[in-house]
Amino acid sequence: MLEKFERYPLTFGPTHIEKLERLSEHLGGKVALYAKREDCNSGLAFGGNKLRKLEYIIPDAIASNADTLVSIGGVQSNHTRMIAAVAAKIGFKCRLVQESWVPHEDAVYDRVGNILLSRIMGADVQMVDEGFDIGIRQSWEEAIEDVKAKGGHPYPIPAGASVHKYGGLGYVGFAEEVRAQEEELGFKFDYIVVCTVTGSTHAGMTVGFAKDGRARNVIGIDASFTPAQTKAQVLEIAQRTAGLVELGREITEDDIVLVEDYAYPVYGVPSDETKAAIRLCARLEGMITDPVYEGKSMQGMIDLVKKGYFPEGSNVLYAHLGGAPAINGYAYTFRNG
Ligand code: 5PA
Repeated sequence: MLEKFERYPLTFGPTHIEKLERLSEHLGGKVALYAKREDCNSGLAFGGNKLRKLEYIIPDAIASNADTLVSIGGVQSNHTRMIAAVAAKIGFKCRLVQESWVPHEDAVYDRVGNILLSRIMGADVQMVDEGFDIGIRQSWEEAIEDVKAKGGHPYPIPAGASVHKYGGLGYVGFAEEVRAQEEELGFKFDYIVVCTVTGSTHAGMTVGFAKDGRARNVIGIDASFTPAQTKAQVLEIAQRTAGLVELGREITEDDIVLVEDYAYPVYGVPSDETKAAIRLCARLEGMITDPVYEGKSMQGMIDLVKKGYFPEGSNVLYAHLGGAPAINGYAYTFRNG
């Protein structure tokens, strides 16, 4: 579906799919759980879902004669860490706006994990005291203008690279890759579980799996705690992306499944149930999920298995999108394990 688009390789290639044998057993053994390891997709600063998206955006950045990638996220944004890594790799400068999206007060929250890595990679990191919002931010627009005022040539990449015109393409590619891996495995996945916030991961998958009638088998687990805005953004990105790849049919609201039950108490703050899911997955599988994103989708998947949401015999694919560096900002939460 992506042949006509230029791709700048930032990842190792197809990501590994592994069976979560002990977690599946622990949850009763009626549903087989697998993980697709997007978190191990690259040697660039610990990798993650943003690289798949950026592979289809960077050719445009290079063609535009820009010299500075300008992006935005929360203080512990994985996305901004990935932008810093890619800027270093392609020889661009990097300007990052880090807003106070999370009401979290670990003493070293703004010093460790993602933001530490972005600073080491040479990004110009600017802290802005604004709360969570996945939309276009004034602080980001001002940063773009500031780069210009200082004689630079900015290439703007919005939060999570999501509402960028090519933001949905990478995860269309994910679906194509899964289809090829299914051929080798000899079975198809009945459900794909994905954490959803700014929306282009979910949107790309929806378009990619719509090709073989599985749009509604993509189960988005909201981690934004602003699900109406997130769902609207997923739909908008999916519609634009479907047009770009000439899917041949419209994407409608009915194609988007977003489960809203696990984002509490708020974006970026793990509930007791999220923490329990992080520990369970770590202790049964040695697989690390983070308190902001993947811990919430892991909690959601575990709870949906327990509730019988997936019929007996289902094969469920958990998309592990990365994000582990942020856990360093939650050292107090996990001080006793
Ligand atoms: C993020 C996003 P989308 O934003 O494409 O919906 O992806 C959600 C998601 N898992 C899931 C991980 C590990 C993520 O980092 N992160 C954002 C960031 O700033 O890091 C864009 C919000």
